[in-house]
Amino acid sequence: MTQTTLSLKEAQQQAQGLREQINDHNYRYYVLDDPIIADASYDRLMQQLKSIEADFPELITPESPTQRVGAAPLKVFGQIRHELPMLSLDNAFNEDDLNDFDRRVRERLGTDSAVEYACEPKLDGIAVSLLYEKGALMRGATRGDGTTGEDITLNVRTIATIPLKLLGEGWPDRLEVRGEIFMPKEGFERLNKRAKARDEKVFVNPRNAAAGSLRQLDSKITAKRPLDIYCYSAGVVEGGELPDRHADILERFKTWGLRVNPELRVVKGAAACAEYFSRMSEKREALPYEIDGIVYKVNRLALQEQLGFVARAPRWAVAHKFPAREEMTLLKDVEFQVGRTGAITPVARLEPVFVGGVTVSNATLHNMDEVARLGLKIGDTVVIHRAGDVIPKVVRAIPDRRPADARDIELPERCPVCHSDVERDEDEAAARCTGGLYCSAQRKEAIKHFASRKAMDIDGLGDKLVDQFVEKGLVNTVADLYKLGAEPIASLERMGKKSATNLVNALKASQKTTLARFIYGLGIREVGEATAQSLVAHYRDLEAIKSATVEQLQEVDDVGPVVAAHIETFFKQEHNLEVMDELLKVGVHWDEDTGQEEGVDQPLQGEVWVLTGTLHTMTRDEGKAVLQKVGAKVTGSVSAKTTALLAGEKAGSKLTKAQNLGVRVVTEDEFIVLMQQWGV
Ligand code: 9MJ
Repeated sequence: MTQTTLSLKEAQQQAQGLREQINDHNYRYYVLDDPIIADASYDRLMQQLKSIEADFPELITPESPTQRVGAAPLKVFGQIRHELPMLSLDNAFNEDDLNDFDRRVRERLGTDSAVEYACEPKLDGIAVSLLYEKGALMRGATRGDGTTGEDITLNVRTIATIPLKLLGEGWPDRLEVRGEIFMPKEGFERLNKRAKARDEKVFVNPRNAAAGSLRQLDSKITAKRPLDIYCYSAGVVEGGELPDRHADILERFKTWGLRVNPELRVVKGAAACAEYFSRMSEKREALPYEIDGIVYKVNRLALQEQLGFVARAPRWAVAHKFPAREEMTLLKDVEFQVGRTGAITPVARLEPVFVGGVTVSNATLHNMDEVARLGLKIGDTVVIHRAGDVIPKVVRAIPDRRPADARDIELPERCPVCHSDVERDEDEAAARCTGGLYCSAQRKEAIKHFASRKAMDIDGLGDKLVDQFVEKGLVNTVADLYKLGAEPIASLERMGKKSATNLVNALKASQKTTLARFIYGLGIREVGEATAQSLVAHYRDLEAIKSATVEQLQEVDDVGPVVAAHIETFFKQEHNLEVMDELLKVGVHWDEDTGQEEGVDQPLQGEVWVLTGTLHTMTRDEGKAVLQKVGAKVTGSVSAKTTALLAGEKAGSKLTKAQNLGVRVVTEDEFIVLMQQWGV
């Protein structure tokens, strides 16, 4: 923690301000179930207060929010005083904090050797205490403020996975089991879907849904909610004994029918904890429940006792939080971007904010329906969500923080780039610029799409370069790309002779292509990679596709009336035909008989393959490209038509289906051998 330069008086004022804010947020979170700040912002307020109190211990009061675990329990439930306080955990926000924790543990224990830690996912749910007497569930309570919680016995008894009577034998006469009640992601989605259909209030996240469900005064409602529990420690133990290591206690719990998180691992030392953390970060999205970090606990109970507690948390455990996935920031402006097909997309310009591990300054708002659904105005404080690799999303605005001069967001009547009229179809969410290829934004996007990896795969032709080509008038259509010499390219920003020559070579290399890549690269509305392949599989040559009628086109796999109409319209437009002719003239070519790349054998001609699971030596896209090159059609789902399934690690339902249907299953190792045989 950094040394403060505050005077005592300043520190007192700041601490007071922070306490008022935190108390207010606690009330909103715990009592009203209606938080107005992101969890991470709350954590930061708490950290600031803790830091001031660490520098000025004389300012700590028993009422300070740092001195208790949560907010006051609701009055309507009976109150239960915990026989042993239910502590919360201190937080670590990065690897340095984790190393500091480990160092403090070792210093206190007076050891240089690596300490044994139990690592477990930190569930984002409601901490509860379950009291078993002679194996029978007698009482369930929330943690409340750590000293006093709410009596939720009736509600807890409705949760199917909580045993009313412990199984097996050997349990202590009195045993308090502690754990986290949570709502699995799938149940949460289902619950919200139902609430939406009935026009009822939806829950913001699974944690709130779990809290709301557990707080029902009518336990019949709780009984209908998909709640579950993972148990993670013992409280009171009388008339019996438990093992002397945390992980062994949890193993014992399992034999008594108590649910324990299957991800628990025992490791040695901080580096192994960090490794577990990074492994679980990757696994997080795939878990069926929400977690917000990892808890490391000193495994041996004797050492836990030696380490003891500080005010509200044990010294033997720490919660290592994942970077927050939700943060608040300011919506500074909304601009409108024009896409390849003219679709006009509102884009939020944000005060940069660190969320989900990256700094976010823009987020797509998709379309005006979405803007209306969110009820956004420029000047609003908004919550940004970014999970995993998913693009950041504006999830809601905070009405309480709306300034008086907040402005409405209006769809422009003219294209912001070419000033053509903007159209909005009745049945379509998107608004479109009517400028077509007259609009330089649409031209730029069309060229970027043509050059992209899954289309002509022109190495080194990045977005910035395309922008310059169009702005300088060097390239008007995709065919112009192939007429560029190295010299004009070399004169552009951030380009030199060498990179210009490389680009010219890459352009040349891209001329040898497949018909499917070519069709996809044309950027016909709603014709993605798979549709382009289906068209080629059906017609085999460009002339046949060009002259197909809407009715005929619908005979092709995954082509419906809308896509067929887009295809026909595209091939009816004179300038599109001209560009295609030009492309062929400047040297773009493929094998006329097969539509595939020339000079490549096609041993898998007529076969249908599916890929699933994780591959280690290549990405799934690379595997797919290999299969297409040798003539196979690659589809997304296994059926009786499937020739073979390439199954990587952790293949799931597709593998089962293939096995049931007797479809050939190829492992990654076998695939590598096959690739050598195919000469790719
Ligand atoms: C959660 N929330 O998953 C603890 N927790 O241990 C786990 N919480 C905890 N352990 C002692 N896995 C106090 C809180």
